[in-house]
Amino acid sequence: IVERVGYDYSKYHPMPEITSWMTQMEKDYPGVVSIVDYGKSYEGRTISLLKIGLNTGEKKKAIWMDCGIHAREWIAPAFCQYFVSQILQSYKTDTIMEQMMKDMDFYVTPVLNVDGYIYSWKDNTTRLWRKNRSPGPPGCDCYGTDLNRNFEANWGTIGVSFDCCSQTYCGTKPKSEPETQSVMNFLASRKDDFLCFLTIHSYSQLLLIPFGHPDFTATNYDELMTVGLGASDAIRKVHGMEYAVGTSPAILYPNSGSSRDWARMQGIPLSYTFELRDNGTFGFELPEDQIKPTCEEAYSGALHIITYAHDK
Ligand code: ING
Ligand code: ZN
Repeated sequence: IVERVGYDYSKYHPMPEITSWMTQMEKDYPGVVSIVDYGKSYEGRTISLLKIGLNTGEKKKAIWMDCGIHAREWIAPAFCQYFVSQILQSYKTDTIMEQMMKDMDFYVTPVLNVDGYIYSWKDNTTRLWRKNRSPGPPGCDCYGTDLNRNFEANWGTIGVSFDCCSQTYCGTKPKSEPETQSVMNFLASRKDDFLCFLTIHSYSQLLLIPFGHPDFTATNYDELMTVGLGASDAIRKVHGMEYAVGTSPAILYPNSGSSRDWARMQGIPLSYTFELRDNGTFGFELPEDQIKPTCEEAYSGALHIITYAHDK
């Protein structure tokens, strides 16, 4: 008799455990969950997502969620896993979720920056690694490009650094990194299917909308704000936490080359960056006892956006 030990969603997990969790989900939900390998990291590791949905034979719309584009933001991969477990648990009893799983496929990447995530687990000195692990250009001894400055969206124009030692180094050109290429190629080939693009970070408790460049305003800015504010209300109702909503130049500082901006420029209407807990007390090193409440509130916020996208 094989004893089924449940996965602990209230702990952080190293990459090998996340990879076996993905395999297990595919086994546990045949025909509903499948692993899609869609790229390689700089160090040659496979980048994978879980495609989740109910087969109807009809053409389906799609939802994108990625976590762990920044290595040290460990709450993000924890959230992607929680999200997957929740939608798979709820569709059997919740007819709204069942309908959404019939009409849409969820494409969830638990860890996008695989090399960086593994590096952040190496030891105490590497825990706060943010970027990927590609070496800098000739003459620069530092490693890593900020993948969230490397997308082809006003690349290199504002809120980035060209110093390869900087945390916000944008790379030598747009899409210079294999991880960025993987996302752009996967999404560009089926961009008309995607209703919604959610990219999960920490920390600051924010919901950011396009665009990071202050000179550009999304054509559906009002819709993005209204739906974002609805998500923020949904989040507050769970544990009382406040998440501010707006563009990054309005709330914090401008930036360029982000995946959220790129997705919106591709025509995906509802594109959001989630910045999960906390507000700086623990920062990237959010204690494990906050994983569950953080995931619960973020799930509620994400579902608000996804439900709107579905019903629209
Ligand atoms: N924040 C994101 C980053 O890429 C962001 C999103 C961009 C926030 C610009 C504010 C301004 O920097 C984190 N925490 O990674
Ligand atoms: Zn981040």
